Amino acid sequence: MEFSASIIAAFDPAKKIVVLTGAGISAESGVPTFRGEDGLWRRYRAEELATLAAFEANPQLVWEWYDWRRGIIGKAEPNPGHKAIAEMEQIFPYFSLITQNVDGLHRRAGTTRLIEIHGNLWQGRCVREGRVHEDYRCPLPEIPPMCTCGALLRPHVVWFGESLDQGDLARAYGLIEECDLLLVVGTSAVVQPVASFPLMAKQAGAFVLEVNMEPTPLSSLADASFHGKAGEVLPALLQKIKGHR
Ligand code: BV8
Repeated sequence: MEFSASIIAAFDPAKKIVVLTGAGISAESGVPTFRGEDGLWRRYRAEELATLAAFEANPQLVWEWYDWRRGIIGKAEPNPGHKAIAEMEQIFPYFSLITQNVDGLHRRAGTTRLIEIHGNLWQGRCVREGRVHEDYRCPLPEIPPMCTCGALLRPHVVWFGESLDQGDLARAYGLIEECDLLLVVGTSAVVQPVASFPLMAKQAGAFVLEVNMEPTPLSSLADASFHGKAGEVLPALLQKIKGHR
């Protein structure tokens, strides 16, 4: 796989590097993506289940979906794409990751400077007190899980129609505005407001590099777009960057 001199130069050690990932980075770990052919569960689409209305109407069904996903993710391992991003954090002093994924695989790969901007499905939040509980048990012993206060727990994730955490969003906007390079990996770039981050970075003068299996609405905007598997492209890119130091 060839990377131009301008791409390698964009990864200068002094540069501020931000990586933005979506479900595609976890695909090679066996985690279903949202809009791919494996994105369905029973007869539902994610957009039908990942909403407060669906949860309030049927917390049992929504938790069964999350329990099914936790079961898959619990058996999944970080793949070479996750690991390459974790290694980038060791190489670049000014590195941050923004992930839309709720699977926790970037943390397990060793990434520490990250914003899980859509939350984390290993965490539950009390609908009454707002307290967040971490729970790695799968399958869950009871569905839907309850808080010790007796109220329902909900997945501590951002559903469609819900606002993102204002602190996370402010931090993410700051990173996007200030970065020299934005590496976008494995996202169909359709879910707002995150889908607007690459354009914001571009308008702020950043070099935007996309790695994705197929073209997306971002591909025409990016300075360079690599169509391939993240688990193959990212290690090859990292190899070139390290060889150039
Ligand atoms: C908001 C957490 C303000 C849950 C997720 C009408 C009413 C209300 C809102 C809206 C509306 N119309 C539009 C909106 C905004 C809405 C939105 O954008 N909808 C979309 C569908 C149009 N956004 C929101 O609601 C957001 N909040 O706007 O608040 C507001 C409030 C009220 C009213 C109005 C506005 C909240 C969005 C967050 C939703 N939560 N997840 C959970 O996961 O259970 S989103 C979900 O989609 C995941 O986080 C996922 O990461 C994200 C994006 O999907 P992708 O990651 O891109 O995954 P996808 O499958 O699509 O693509 C994978 C890509 O990888 C593909 O391109 C594929 O080719 C590639 N790939 C596959 N394998 C590989 C690969 N690439 C490389 N290597 C491989 N091996």
